[in-house]
Amino acid sequence: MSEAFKKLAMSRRGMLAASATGAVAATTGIGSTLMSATPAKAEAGTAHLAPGELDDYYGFWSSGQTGELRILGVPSMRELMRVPVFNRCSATGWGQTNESLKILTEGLLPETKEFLAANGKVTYDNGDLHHPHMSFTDGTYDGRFLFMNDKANTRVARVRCDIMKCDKIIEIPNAHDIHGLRPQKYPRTGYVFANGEHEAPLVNDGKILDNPDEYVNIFTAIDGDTMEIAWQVMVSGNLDNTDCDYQGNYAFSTSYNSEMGMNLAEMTESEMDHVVVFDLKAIEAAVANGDYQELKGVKVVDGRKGSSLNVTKYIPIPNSPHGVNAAPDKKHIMINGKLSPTVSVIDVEKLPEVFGGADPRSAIVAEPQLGLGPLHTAFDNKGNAYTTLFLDSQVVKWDIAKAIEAYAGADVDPILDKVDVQYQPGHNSTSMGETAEADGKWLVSMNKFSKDRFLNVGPLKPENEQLIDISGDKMKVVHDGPTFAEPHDSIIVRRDIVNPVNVYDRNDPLWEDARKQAEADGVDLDWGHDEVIRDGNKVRVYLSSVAPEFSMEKFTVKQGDEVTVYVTNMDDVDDVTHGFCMANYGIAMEIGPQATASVTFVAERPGVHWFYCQWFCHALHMEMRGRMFVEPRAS
Ligand code: CUK
Ligand code: CUA
Repeated sequence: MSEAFKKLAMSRRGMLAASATGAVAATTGIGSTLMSATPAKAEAGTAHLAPGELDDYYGFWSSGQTGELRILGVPSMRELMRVPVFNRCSATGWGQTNESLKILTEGLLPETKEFLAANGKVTYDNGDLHHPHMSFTDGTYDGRFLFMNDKANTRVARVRCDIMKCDKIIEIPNAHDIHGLRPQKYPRTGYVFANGEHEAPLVNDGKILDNPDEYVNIFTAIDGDTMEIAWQVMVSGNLDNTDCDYQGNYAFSTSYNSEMGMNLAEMTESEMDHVVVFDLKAIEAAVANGDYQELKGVKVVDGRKGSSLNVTKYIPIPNSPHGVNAAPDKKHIMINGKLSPTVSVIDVEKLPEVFGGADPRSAIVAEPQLGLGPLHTAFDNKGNAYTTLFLDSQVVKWDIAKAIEAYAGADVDPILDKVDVQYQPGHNSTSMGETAEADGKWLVSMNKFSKDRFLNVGPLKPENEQLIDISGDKMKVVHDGPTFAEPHDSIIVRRDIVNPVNVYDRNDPLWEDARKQAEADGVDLDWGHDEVIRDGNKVRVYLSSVAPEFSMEKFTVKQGDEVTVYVTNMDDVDDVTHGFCMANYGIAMEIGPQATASVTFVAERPGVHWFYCQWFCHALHMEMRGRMFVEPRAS
């Protein structure tokens, strides 16, 4: 810990202990509008849905360090579902069932598996999920998949939208700590772009520490259909957020640390950082020509400053840019300034000239001053942009065309409106706003602090996600929504695009391994079954369930057996999920209608052990139980 850091830490603790909010605000910029903001009045009827009424939109929310994906209804902001991804889940058995463990382990690198084994684990227990985005076809959402990053452990995951379950997780080699993530918009996804945020020595084997020249950052393109890595590009400076154009030609990544600094002073030293522009066709050509090095089985193209390959351009942007957002006009890319009060607007039509040798800054066609701490920008269908101002605790609405005129010298003010939010907004999102079908109805401001907006629940407060009606000239805050740690980003998708099933298909690939094992054991999973198969000290128990009964009231194994219990839910009824919980064995899982799920454990505790259904399914749900008898080891 540096002396400067110690001092800062001590002075902040001192101030907070004295609960001098004003002093904190003055030194950190945090809470600058805490005291002045007036509570917004909800417009009756705007965001309120009567009981039984359905929302117009699905909201897909990240959850930061909780590691799951959440589904909300918009505009009601009701939380509809939690989808475990990088985390563990007590209710569904994610991280415990064989089916989920396969997904959580199969995409890990060999050295990661070794490292985890040395720590007594088979996979990571945590994740830091920032950016959930849906797959695209022709510039709009297509309802196939959701893709998301894990900043904590350098992974990318995919969720199937037909069943709203994660089906793939891969670890990204060579990169460190995946942050920004976006799917390709055109012609389809296609690529999923992922930024490694933290730079490290290219060969990170413990020989290099203080030699920043040998540190690199890695930009990755993943094939969204196969979840395999297509290629990587090595860049100068770190990588924060990313987005891509509507033509399928370019991707963009912000860099807050073009300096390659290792501490705060070094990282914020220069006046200008940059956005890296990736020429996708040029990268594909370099890969086809063999202009790459192979690292951990991945083709890595050199896109660093000074590389002879013309695959990247570095456009200077004022200090520490953060969010990148492509406008639905299919032409403009917003680079949000963070430490600079500006948003820099790139015109994608100017990029061919930049790659031809023109001044990279010639691609900038506007740079409006919007307020303090611009982080992310969302859009409506009328040519307006909505930018969160972290330090000002506001959302600012501005006119893109006017900003361009002003940059060209006209005396016009692009700012149309500002609204206070509570407090410190990070991401925002508008209904369909990151697609060509932006509809200008709703905006969600995702605020890092909720402070006085809810009942006090102790030192750890919820965050506050405010719903803003953007259909009129003035923005109106109509709803406060508390959320647990720590959604960064969300997307708001028209409900006709998302069509999940009600009941699983019996042939779903999720339990492919169970199906094969059952076949080998002569058990037909598609019929009610109750079989106990012994195979040395491995025992496979095939149970089925029809509310309110399991197919076996008891089964017997021997102490020390490795037991796998397969449960098939034979109910073909919407909403009848069963569970399987083995009491005092630490075992619980969800079995959806028509699904099969399995779990493996060592029966080391002798005696009678009740298993029961832990998802309420029937009037006789409590009676849905049975016994496992474990015969003691002969001693
Ligand atoms: S980042 Cu969190 S507020 Cu991870 Cu998208 Cu900008
Ligand atoms: Cu089956 Cu509760």
